[in-house]
Amino acid sequence: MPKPFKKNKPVRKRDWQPGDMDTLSREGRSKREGNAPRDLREPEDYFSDVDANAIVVSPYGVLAFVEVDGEELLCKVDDALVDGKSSVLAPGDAVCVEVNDDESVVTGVRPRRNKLSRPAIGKDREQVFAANIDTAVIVASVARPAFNPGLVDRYLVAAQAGGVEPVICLNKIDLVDSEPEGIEHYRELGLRVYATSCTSTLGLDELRAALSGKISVLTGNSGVGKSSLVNALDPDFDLDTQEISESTKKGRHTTTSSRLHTLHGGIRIIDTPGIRQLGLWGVSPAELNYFFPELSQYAPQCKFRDCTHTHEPKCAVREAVEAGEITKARYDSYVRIRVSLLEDAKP
Ligand SMILES: Nc1nc2c(ncn2[C@@H]2O[C@H](COP(=O)(O)OP(=O)(O)OP(=O)(O)O)[C@@H](O)[C@H]2O)c(=O)[nH]1
Ligand SMILES: [Mg+2]
Ligand SMILES: [Zn+2]
Repeated sequence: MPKPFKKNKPVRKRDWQPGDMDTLSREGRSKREGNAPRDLREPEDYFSDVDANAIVVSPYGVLAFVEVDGEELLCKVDDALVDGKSSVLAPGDAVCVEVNDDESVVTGVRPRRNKLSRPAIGKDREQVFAANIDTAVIVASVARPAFNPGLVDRYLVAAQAGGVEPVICLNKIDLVDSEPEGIEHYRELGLRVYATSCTSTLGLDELRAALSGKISVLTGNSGVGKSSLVNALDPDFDLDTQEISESTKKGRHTTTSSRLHTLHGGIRIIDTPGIRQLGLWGVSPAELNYFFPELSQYAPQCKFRDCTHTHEPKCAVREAVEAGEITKARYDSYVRIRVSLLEDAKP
């Protein structure tokens, strides 16, 4: 029997990269698509091998803001790319635009390299926040709203399920004297963690360097400071931001749609609206453990091949939790997310 790794041994960095995870998530999605209502079209119906001359900045109903030759243009989206009242486009999509003096038209969209998404309201279709991205920056605040590691774990699953490499941005670090407990563990898992403050500018140079020359997406709950980070990374920006509510201690959902911003220093960032509850698209309860690299490496040693790591005897994952090889917090996140996926699957 292979020996479990030593306590605190970092999980290899490449475990967080796209690749294997993408294959898994594709399987997950196809299962889901198999159950989808018949009137839904398959992704192949929309995506094709067109020559792209533009990138989507922000979809806008049946229209879309796109960037062509460094200029932003509002275009009509061809009916073939429209599903109901909105187009299938997402910020970051590589598109073919027919530029005309009167009305420019998006005529085609290339298949996506990866994406960050969730189930749309109604659950049987996907809402894509961002496509073709190099890094998903999971923004969490250390206070106001309070740090919530369970949420970070959920966003980590969403990023991996979409095939995007995640990093963590621990914002509002000016509000505390030290990093919240448990953060070090993410570093030990091989994740990059940037501690930042938009008010004191601490950590911003490091974040700028990490995002330079890339397309990233900022994701995280409302009020954690995603739009403030864009403004702080480039003083030319003045995106709307709002104080969190004094009564609920939560954000006020200030940003209402995803949009690609081009900042100084070759930084391209998609700012997204903070969401109340991040559903997970393309993740089945059975494959959830693959998105927890430190759990999944014990799974082959469980007595039962289909072990859910929740109650079964001779479960190597639970033994590793008891031995302190896997943190209780991460294991609890796994169990909680699993329960929510089972709930979501109910008709
Ligand atoms: N003290 C402190 N406050 C911050 C920091 N970053 C952002 N804030 C404040 O946090 C509040 C929310 O910031 P936003 O940038 O609107 O948050 P958001 O994540 O974009 O929120 P949504 O658009 O609703 O998803 C604002 O009052 C900001 O001034 C920080 O580093 N330190
Ligand atoms: Mg915002
Ligand atoms: Zn098990």
